[in-house]
Amino acid sequence: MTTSRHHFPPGFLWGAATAAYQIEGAWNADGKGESIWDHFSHTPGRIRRGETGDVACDHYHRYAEDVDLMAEIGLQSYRFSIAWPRIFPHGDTALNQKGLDFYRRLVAALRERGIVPMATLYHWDLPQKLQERGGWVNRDTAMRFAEYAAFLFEHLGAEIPLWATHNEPFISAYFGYGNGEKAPGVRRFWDVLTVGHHLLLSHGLAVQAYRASGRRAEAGGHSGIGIVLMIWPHHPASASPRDVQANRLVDGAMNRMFLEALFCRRYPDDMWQHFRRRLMLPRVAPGDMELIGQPMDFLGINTYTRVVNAANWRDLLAGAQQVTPQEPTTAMGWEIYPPSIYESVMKVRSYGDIPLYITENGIALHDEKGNDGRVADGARIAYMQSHLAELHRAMAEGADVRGYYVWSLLDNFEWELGYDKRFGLIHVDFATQKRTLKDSAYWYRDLIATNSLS
Ligand code: GCO
Repeated sequence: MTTSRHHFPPGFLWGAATAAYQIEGAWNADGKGESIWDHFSHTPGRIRRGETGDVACDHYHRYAEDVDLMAEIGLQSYRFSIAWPRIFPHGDTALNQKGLDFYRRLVAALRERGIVPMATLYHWDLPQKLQERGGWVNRDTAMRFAEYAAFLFEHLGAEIPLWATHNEPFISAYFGYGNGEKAPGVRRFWDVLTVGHHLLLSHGLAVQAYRASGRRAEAGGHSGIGIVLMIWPHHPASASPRDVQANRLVDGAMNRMFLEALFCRRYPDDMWQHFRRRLMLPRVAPGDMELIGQPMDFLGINTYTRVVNAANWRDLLAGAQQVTPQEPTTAMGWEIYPPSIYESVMKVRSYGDIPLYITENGIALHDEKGNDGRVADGARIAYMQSHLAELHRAMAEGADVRGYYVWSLLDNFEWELGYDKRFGLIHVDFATQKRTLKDSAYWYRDLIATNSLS
């Protein structure tokens, strides 16, 4: 048997990712305001087993230990998100200094160990006060977001080289305001395009604020501002025109709406024609699309699997239904389909040649600690190995991918599903908060040390 090694380019950034509400805990500590996720998880019936992010991984208090563990793995970058209501508890510009200080300490600890920080400004935890004024249905929220972003560029811009405005605006819009499975739990499908538009508008305003702060991306380096999209490939269940059409619409809602707005400064015509009879079309003010589509420095791709779509006339939105994923699947029920990462990268690339980061990729398993204290997660290693080989293939074909972040650093709060979906390189015992590096963490350490995959 011949073994081949895939070498990654020098300077390729290896990291892991988290999000504030999923790990920080300390939900009301040191003056933090309530977020829509606090509110949602405190509402009975919203989260499985009634779990909440009140404590989560207690990262707010244990960040120093967590940064030490990152250094032990040899991580070169860490993607985290900033909880807006920790900074501005009321959604206005009244600062909670202690909230800002927390992120200063975190970023200082990262930099001391040479770990490059990538901060996401919005990973779904809107200040509840803004939700009470309509949340993302209200155009004004985009203006508040721009103020929040500008404040952070001013106060942390010198320490944080990489900024992502939003994480997966599709999920915020459709799951937050459409089917209500995620916070704020609103079920008003007709508003989702308006929500999506305001999220994108706020992205554009934040990019503008970043440029106004005088910061510039350095060519060839790891710096600048972008957005993180969920890009999963969509495949029709068959070649029948009905399946193909259903697939096109789902891909349109999840991927093309965002990619076309950001890269082509317009929403896809076919989606507008389709949605016009089903949803409210957003009010697009003059200049909005120019703001949304102004150049960014990078795009972040979150990719885990593919979706296979079949026609289903009962579905009012896209006339589509997701086909039961093929085995093998993950603890999320997602198909393990390694070419998904290749296809996601190639899809984005067809819109423009922009530096890319894989900002999330990983697998949920039911990891348990053995009697020997080890967490043997060979399936995670196999997942990462096969997906990284596919990523390497995309790069060999010319895709400008600058880094890869495993989702996730720690086992954490998987939103409405609670704590039993374990995505971490590090096992967390939620009763004791004890952290244990899984086998995959050691495997990743070796990969990072050689910058190559065997
Ligand atoms: C997402 C979010 C993460 C999730 C992860 C696993 O992609 O939904 O960015 O917060 O935890 O993707 O579902």
